[in-house]
Amino acid sequence: MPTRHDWTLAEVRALHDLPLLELTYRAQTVHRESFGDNAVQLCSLLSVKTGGCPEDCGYCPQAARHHTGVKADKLMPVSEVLTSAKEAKTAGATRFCMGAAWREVKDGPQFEQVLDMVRGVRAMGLEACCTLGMLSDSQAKRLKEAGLSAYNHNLDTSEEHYGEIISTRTYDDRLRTLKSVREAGIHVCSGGIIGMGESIDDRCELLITLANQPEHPESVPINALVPVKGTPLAEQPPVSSIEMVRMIAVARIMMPGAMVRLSAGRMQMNQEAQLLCMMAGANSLFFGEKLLTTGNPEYQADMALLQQAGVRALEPEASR
Ligand code: SAM
Ligand code: DTB
Ligand code: SF4
Repeated sequence: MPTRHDWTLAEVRALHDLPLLELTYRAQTVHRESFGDNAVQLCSLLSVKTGGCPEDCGYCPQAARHHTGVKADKLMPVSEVLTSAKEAKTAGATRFCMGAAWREVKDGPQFEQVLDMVRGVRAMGLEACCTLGMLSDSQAKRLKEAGLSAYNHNLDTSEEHYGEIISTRTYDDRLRTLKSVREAGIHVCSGGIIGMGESIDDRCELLITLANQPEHPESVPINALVPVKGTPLAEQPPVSSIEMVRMIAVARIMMPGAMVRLSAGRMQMNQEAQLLCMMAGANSLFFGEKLLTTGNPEYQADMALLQQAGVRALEPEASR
């Protein structure tokens, strides 16, 4: 499967709008060529620094200016983070993701603390991913030296729609950080959210921006908006599962080698819809009862779903 970096809106939109069974068939075909079977990577997510964020992302319960009831906490101690990582590993996770409600990383003791978290998580044999906001080149290099496997930094939506959702930073700021991450030799994790009032073309444009970079991101999280009371997007109509399936399928076809992650929004989906997402090429889930601040399906229910459907969880050595 040649890796393409020249997708156009017309062809991506045509893919997106295919009859659903044709689209999922094509996505599953691409998926099997890249991955062989339908194993799913289990990832664990921990908010290491919650709330009080100065940014104004319209979807986010952690922005200080939105009154959502999320209380602002200090950066968690390294030992507590590592205890949580150990539990995640015992429960079957092969990747541990740490999120901080920061606009950007500042050099100093807090960054050193995060570097210790990364070293500790890596020492357990888990992949370590962080999402800490904007980064400089030198900070990316230091994260790489600490062993960071991947950095999550979502473009969230199309460049055109971005300004409707966030005003405190630009799309170019986002792209600049992704470049620093890539140049430091860290895997890029970048995706977006659907259900924020964007058009279908906006969704296609987001995928085009991701895929037409010089290299595809190794990891593409697809989130459905979790509407949170107190945020400007609280009253958005819910995303239908079929729209999630379409987005995942198109991401899979455009970026055949990426891990496509069925991320936020599973609480609003039934088990069959989640399986359809896996048919369409999603090969990763966040498990555990909480994402960063919002709910996620029960661990037991997820395990039962995977078992019932005979979906294998990726073993540590097979993950990347
Ligand atoms: N502060 C850092 C940043 O924005 O890059 C890292 C943490 S931020 C919470 C990570 C990602 O979570 C965001 O880029 C967004 O895609 C996703 N997210 C936040 N709130 C969400 C919501 N209500 N529904 C779906 N995804 C959400
Ligand atoms: C991503 O794309 N989704 C995850 C992870 N990257 C960091 C976060 C989802 C957050 C959902 C809202 C919350 O729980 O606060
Ligand atoms: Fe802050 Fe990240 Fe939430 Fe935006 S998405 S308000 S930067 S925590």
